[in-house]
Amino acid sequence: MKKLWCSLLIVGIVLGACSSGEEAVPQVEEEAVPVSGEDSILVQMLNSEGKETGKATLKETKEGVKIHLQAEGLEPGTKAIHIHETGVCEVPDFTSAGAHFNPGGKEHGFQNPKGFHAGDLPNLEIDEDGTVNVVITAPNLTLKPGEKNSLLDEDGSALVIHEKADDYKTDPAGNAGDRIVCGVINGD
Ligand SMILES: [Cu+2]
Ligand SMILES: [Zn+2]
Repeated sequence: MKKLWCSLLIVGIVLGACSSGEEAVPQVEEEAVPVSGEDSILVQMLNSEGKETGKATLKETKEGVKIHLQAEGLEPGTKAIHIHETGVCEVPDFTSAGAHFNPGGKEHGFQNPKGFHAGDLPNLEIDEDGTVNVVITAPNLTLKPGEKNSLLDEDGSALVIHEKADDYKTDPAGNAGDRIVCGVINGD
């Protein structure tokens, strides 16, 4: 019996070592400490009528890209947010932003064995008063032009909020429903 436990322990260690080589998952920070500095990028968030409903500030840090999102006038509840592949936000449906940012050719979702897209982000919690103020740190993204997971590629990218929560597993978009808010990330 001792031998069995011993071999299980070894298997566990080996599996743990392998999975630690996977890409780090973006996380919501406990506190929304604003990001700033001259190298930060300002993103204007538009609703489906083309009106500004918030802003996001993005900054490259040693932990990854920090995304500070502040928005208002949203329906309370849990909503998906992703980086989409094209930096074009045409009202009202924002299909112009294309699919999820996916330079690695993965499937959608943190719980998908073939996942996840580089543009997948953890769900937002919109407060009762329709606001959100959150910092997401994405260790798998960069703002450095020319790198594989750079948000500042030729056509830029877009930060998109959806009407529903991301289920973290349904390919290609997490069953998150319509796109309700969109912001162009292009470094201008
Ligand atoms: Cu999306
Ligand atoms: Zn995705």
